[in-house]
Amino acid sequence: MSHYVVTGGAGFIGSAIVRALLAEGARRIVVIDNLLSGSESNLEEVRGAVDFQKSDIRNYDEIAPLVRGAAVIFHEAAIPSVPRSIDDPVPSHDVNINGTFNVLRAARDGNVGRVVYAASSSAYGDTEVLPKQEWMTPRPKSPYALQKLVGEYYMNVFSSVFGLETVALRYFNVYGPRQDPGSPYSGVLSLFMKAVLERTQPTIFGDGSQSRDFTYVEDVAALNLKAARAPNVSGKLYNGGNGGCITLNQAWALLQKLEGVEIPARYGPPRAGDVHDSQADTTLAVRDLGHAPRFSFEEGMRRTLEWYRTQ
Ligand code: UD2
Repeated sequence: MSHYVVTGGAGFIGSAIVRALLAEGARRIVVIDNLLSGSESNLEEVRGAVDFQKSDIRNYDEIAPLVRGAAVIFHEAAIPSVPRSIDDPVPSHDVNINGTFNVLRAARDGNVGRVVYAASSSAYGDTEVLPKQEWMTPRPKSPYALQKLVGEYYMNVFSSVFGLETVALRYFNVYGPRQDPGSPYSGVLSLFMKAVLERTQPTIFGDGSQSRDFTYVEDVAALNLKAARAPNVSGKLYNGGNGGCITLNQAWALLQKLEGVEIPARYGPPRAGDVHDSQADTTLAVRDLGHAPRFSFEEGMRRTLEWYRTQ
C-alpha cells in the first residue's frame, strides 16, 4: 500500500494537512520534519497515527528512502518569512531551493505519484491590479519570494522534462490554530492574537493600509487534498487564497472588537521587501481543483482566537 509524505508535517500548515488526510481515512502518513520551526506538539493527538521521521530535506540520502513509492508528497518544509530571508539569507536559500530540489529528485527517483508544493503569493510582488492571477509576470521583492518562485519553476520543469506529476499552490497568508507567535518572524495574525490576549500593543510596520488575503489553514489543507487528486493539472500553478482583501488596520480592529478591548497599535517604519497589497483570484483553483474555501475572515479569526485562548 503506497503512502503519503508530508515534509514539514510538524509545522503549522503541514500538521493541518496531516489531520485532513487522517480525517479522510489515510492509513500511512510519513512526516518528515527537522523541527527547526515545526514542533512535535503540533501532532500531539495524532502522533500515534503517523510515522514521524526527524529528518532534513537538505539531506537527499536521508529523505530518499522515506519518499520511495509514495502516492503523494505534500512539500511544506521551508524556512518561511520575508524578513528572515533578508536578515539571514543563506539557510532560507539552502532549505527553500536546494531542499526543494532534493525532494523533487527523491520523488522522481522513487517513482512518487505526485508532488504538491507550497508556493507563495509573495512571488507576485506588487502588481498593477488586484486580484492577482496566475498568468501575471512574477516580480519577487525578497530572497524568500524568489526562492519560493524557483521552487515553482522546478515543479514545472520536473513535470515537463521528467514526467513527474507536480502541482504548485501559491498560499496567501495562511493563519489559524498552531501558528507559532514566538518569533519576530511569525505571521502577523499570530502576533496580533498574542498581543490582544496579553493586552499589549502590536507593532504595525507602515501605516497599516497594506492588505492581505488571509486564508484559514483548514481551507488550505482541504485545497491540498484536492490538488493531490485533480486530473490533468501536472506542472500547473494555482492560487491557494480565499479571495479576500483585509488591511492590517482592519484585522487589528476586528480582534479588538472580538475581545472587547481598545488598544491602539504602535506604528513603525515599513518593512523591507514587503508587498503592499495581496488578493487571490481563485477562478482557476475553483475550476480545476474544486477549491471551495469555507471560512470567512471573521469566522476564521474567531476560531483562531479561541484556540490561542486555550493555550
Ligand atoms: C509572505 C507571503 C505569504 C507567505 C508568507 C510566509 C506576501 C503577500 N505573502 O507573507 O503568502 O508566503 O510570506 O512567511 O508576500 N507586519 C506587521 N507587524 C508585525 C509583523 C508583520 O505590521 O509584527 C506586517 C508586515 O510588514 C506585512 C504584513 O504584516 O505587511 C504581513 O506580514 P507577514 O510576515 O505575516 O506575512 P507576509 O505578507 O510577509
